[in-house]
Amino acid sequence: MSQTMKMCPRLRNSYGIGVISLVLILVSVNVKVASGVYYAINCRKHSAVLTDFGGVGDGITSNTKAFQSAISKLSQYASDGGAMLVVPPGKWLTGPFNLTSHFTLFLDFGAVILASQDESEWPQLPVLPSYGRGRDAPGGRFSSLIFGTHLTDVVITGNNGLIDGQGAYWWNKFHQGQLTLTRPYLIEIMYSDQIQISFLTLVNSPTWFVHPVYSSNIIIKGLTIKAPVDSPNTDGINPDSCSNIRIEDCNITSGDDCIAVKSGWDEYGIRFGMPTQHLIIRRITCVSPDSAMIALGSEMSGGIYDVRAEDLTAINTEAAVRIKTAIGRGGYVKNIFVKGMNLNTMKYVFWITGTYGDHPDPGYDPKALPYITGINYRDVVATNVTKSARLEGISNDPFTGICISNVSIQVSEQQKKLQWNCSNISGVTSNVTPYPCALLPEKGQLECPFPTDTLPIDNVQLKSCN
Ligand SMILES: *[C@@H]1O[C@H](CO)[C@@H](O)[C@H](O)[C@H]1NC(C)=O
Ligand SMILES: *[C@@H]1O[C@H](CO)[C@@H](O)[C@H](O)[C@H]1NC(C)=O
Ligand SMILES: *[C@@H]1O[C@H](CO)[C@@H](O)[C@H](O)[C@H]1NC(C)=O
Ligand SMILES: *[C@@H]1O[C@H](CO)[C@@H](O)[C@H](O)[C@H]1NC(C)=O
Ligand SMILES: *[C@@H]1O[C@H](CO)[C@@H](O)[C@H](O)[C@H]1NC(C)=O
Ligand SMILES: CC(=O)N[C@H]1CO[C@H](CO)[C@@H](O)[C@@H]1O
Repeated sequence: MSQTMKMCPRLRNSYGIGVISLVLILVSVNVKVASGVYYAINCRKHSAVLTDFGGVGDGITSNTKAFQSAISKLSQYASDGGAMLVVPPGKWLTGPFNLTSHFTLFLDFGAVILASQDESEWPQLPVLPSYGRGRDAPGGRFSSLIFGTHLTDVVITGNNGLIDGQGAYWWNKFHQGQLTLTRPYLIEIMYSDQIQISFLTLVNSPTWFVHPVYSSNIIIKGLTIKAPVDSPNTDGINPDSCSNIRIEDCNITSGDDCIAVKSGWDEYGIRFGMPTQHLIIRRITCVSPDSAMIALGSEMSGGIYDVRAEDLTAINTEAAVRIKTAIGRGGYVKNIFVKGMNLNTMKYVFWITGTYGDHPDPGYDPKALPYITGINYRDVVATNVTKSARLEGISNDPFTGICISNVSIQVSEQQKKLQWNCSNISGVTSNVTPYPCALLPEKGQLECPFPTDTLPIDNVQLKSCN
């Protein structure tokens, strides 16, 4: 025995290392199982991997057919516990594909979906009825990369996998005035119920990143969204004519509004008449030097009602929560509640614009005035600010019920003289520095309201799934 030990110290050692590595492998298998847990509104009974359908993750081969046939096959399980398509590590180039109901698209850690730059891969869709035309061009529009319509129970999630819209191709066409159709969004879900989009990194969308429209019961959580700050119209998350939405724990850097709440455009939006309502926004970090952290509008013709935004951080951003509207929009923005903003390097803290303009066509109704009322902001700390407020209603259509309380704004060295520029608005303030405009008189000890009830979407718990 001792002879063997003397003779074979190397062997014994490597055996020992073998045992240790076996233990490590077992531990890492366990870790892998543990990280295989994910959180979703619903778990799925069936699952498949993209490579089962001929997917090739080399970043060059097109996977459009693989995605489409995988989802078409998995749609058969909709009434039998639903299905999940796993995108494994690799670079998966693809054109647009359509989702199905009771379905989860799961991007593993290290999985990258790359949007095709081959226009022949992109189907065309009709314009949105509440817009009447495309945002970039009067005609139709390209399908979004990940698209779904008339669905129930759809989850797009992952272990922080990445979706890269490779938008530079489209941004160049936009700058050169070469777009004859509206650019694709990265993710768009229409006419659907029960949607989750979570735990992913989204980069370089051709235009808006995440666009739920005419839909309800939506959870958007844990997204990192990034586009160059000079990229055109790369809004982060745009709930549009949607009800019961919860957007939380997202970090967004973009060339346009980090979140833009919408509901249709002028006469088309008025006719369609579908508001965005019961929207929760919390724990958002935004960087957007030329746009807002949260914009309400400018397309708000179906109305925006009951928005509760709290715990927000903006850095190097043009405005915090901005209302954008115009004569011809009609509709309303009412019962907006904002609480807890930490802002650094801002052009404006408070910005409301009644003269945004930007009409789909000359057919808008000049008598369609927007109704803006019940706008509440409280508990705001801002540093390095150029101008505290620019609050501009419409003559003969004043914006009313503005309440601003507990606000401390530190203006930058080269501050503009007129810190509060107000017209055609009314409301109250309390404990606000610098001292506000005469149209917003100081009312002593006052806390602007923030709802204390919970919305149904807040009671939706994500289940832990394997
Ligand atoms: C997705 O569905 C839409 C609407 O049904 C359709 O027009 C489009 O061609 C589909 N896209 C793909 C990639 O199949
Ligand atoms: C967003 O940034 C904050 C602060 O840097 C960080 O704590 C948080 O984890 C980030 N969230 C996401 C979804 O990346
Ligand atoms: C303050 O804001 C200006 C832009 O208005 C910016 O150039 C400067 O870097 C900011 N300073 C600090 C300390 O953040
Ligand atoms: C005022 O706002 C600050 C910072 O947002 C917050 O910490 C504080 O609790 C608020 N004060 C009151 C009385 O609500
Ligand atoms: C105040 O705002 C109005 C628009 O509402 C604008 O025309 C005017 O130039 C602003 N004044 C200053 C001093 O910024
Ligand atoms: C009706 C009304 O008060 N209109 C006012 C809107 O704001 C402009 C600019 O301050 C005023 O000149 C109008 O009188």
